[in-house]
Amino acid sequence: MTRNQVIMVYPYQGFSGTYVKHAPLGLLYATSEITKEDYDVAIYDTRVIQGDWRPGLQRLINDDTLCVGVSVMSGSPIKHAIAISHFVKSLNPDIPIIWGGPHASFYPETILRDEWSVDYVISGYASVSFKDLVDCIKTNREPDSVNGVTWRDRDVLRSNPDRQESFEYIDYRDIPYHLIEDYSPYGQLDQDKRIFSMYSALGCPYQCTFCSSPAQYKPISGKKWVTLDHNYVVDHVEHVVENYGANYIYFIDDDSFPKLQHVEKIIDTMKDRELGVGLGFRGARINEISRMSHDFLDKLAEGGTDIMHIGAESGSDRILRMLKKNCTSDEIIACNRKLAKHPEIVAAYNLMMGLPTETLEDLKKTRDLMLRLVDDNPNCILFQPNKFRPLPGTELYLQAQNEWGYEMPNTLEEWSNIEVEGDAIENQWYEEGMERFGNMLLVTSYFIDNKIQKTTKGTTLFTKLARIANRLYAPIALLRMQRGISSLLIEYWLYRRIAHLLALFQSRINNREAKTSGPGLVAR
Ligand code: B12
Ligand code: SF4
Repeated sequence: MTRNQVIMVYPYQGFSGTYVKHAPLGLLYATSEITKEDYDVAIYDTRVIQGDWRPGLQRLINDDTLCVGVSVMSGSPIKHAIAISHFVKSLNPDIPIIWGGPHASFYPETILRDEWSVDYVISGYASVSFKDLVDCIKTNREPDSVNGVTWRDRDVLRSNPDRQESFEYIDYRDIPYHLIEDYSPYGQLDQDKRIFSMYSALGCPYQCTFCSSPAQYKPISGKKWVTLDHNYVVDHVEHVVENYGANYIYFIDDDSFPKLQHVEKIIDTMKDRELGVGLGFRGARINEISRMSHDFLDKLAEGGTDIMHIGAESGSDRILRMLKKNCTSDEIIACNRKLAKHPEIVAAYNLMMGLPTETLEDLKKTRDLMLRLVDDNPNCILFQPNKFRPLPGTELYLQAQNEWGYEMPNTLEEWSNIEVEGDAIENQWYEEGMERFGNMLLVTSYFIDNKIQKTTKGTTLFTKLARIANRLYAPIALLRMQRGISSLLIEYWLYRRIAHLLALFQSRINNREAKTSGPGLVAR
């Protein structure tokens, strides 16, 4: 009998995965080609299963199961991806398991070297290569000619390099949205938005020295940032509104605003078609906001925009130059003041700490910037500053390696133990006091902007508790940050424990019963 069923599984997504659960677009994209063929595809998203995820997966697996795919992000999601893979193998050791997704793209060899239950790893854009690989598995062929695949050939690891030189473009009509029967559990904790993520532009034209995008887009020939036609984008919006009840569109572009007319045209077209949905933008830069007029911002707000994620990164001009952010801290402050005049749009800032050569003085400038941003624009949100971790292929990775002998984690276990959002900040280039100060910034940043109050309504036990904690701790957080008091930081210890537990039990914190509204919250 030829087996025909392909099961795609989405694991838990770490701490932020407890409050942000967007539909697993990676799985929909990866299966866009096989669904055109005679395969029977099922999507199993463990994040939206109440309680134990195993029985449901077990019910799906049967004699017709050809293979199981798992999407993997770096950090704690790896642990869950391993648990899923072990469970599948315990049911039937002959079912091939394929990993794909952001972590799989970066470290295919480590995965296969260290994890017996994984049979194939796909790097990079996967819609075509996944179909080619599934065809090979079905017909019992080696995947010698499949782009970007690494696999175990008896005891030897074999690897085909990822040679794709163009962005992956998938027509929205080919995204197999129908594979997900019920979109109601997706969204953000305590909000009633039916969020659909999509691209309006592909790639990024900038060269920030900490970011993996410039390395990722290096092989792409031609322009590194291309827009999708505004009519096409709005057709896509219309499609998810009409067929799946979307009421909020979250643009997951690396950067949506290198050309302001691009977004302007989308908003005008949506208005012409009377598509009243909320909008969120994940990619905006300070040098772009500097170019936005008040009329432009009014138009964004009238078009339904309620959040814009902005890479502020640091309060130190020296660090901003090193990061190639094309802006100064004064410009960040000026942009924030401009945005304060448009309270419908939440300015949500990304920040970083612990960069090579960053001093405690630099970090204190970031602290000053954070306080100023909240003071000037009470409506803004600060994401907890990301602890810098050198990513392969980036300029700063080379510097960390050459000047400080930095070695990135080399085993799958090390990668899985990294709690991307909560690890103690430590690196060989830190000067005295950095670590403690950074941990203080990390924990207090959750409270100084009152974001818990702004983004939740307290309709679940979890958000009720979070709001009480916010009320009690916010004044202490502010005092700690203003005075730079980083001693006796027991709240950091507590935060780590809570974050860890939430990441473990996130399936129990579901959006389904939470029905209120607030701005969209996704860290980078
Ligand atoms: C939404 C999102 C989240 C959500 C979770 C996902 C969700 N659906 O709810 C939340 C908010 C929880 C989240 C959290 C974080 N995220 Co995030 N997130 C994203 C975002 C914006 C969109 C993901 C998406 O849908 N992409 C669109 C799909 C089509 O792309 P894709 O997933 O890569 O899928 C393609 C391939 O990877 C592959 N593929 C994917 N899955 C599979 C499975 C199989 C079997 C196969 C064969 C192929 C395959 O095929 C697809 C088509 O080519 C991306 C940025 C982006 N634009 O991708 C960042 C991104 C994935 N996140 C990233 C980061 C760094 C984080 C955070 C650390 C936050 C932060 N501080 O920056 C945390 C970490 C969480 C953790 N590890 O514990 C990085 C990746 C890091 C990494 N190496 O894993 C990204 C790429 C952003 C970036 N450039 O820095 N994130
Ligand atoms: S940080 Fe943003 S703007 Fe900078 S290179 Fe990366 S994706 Fe582009």
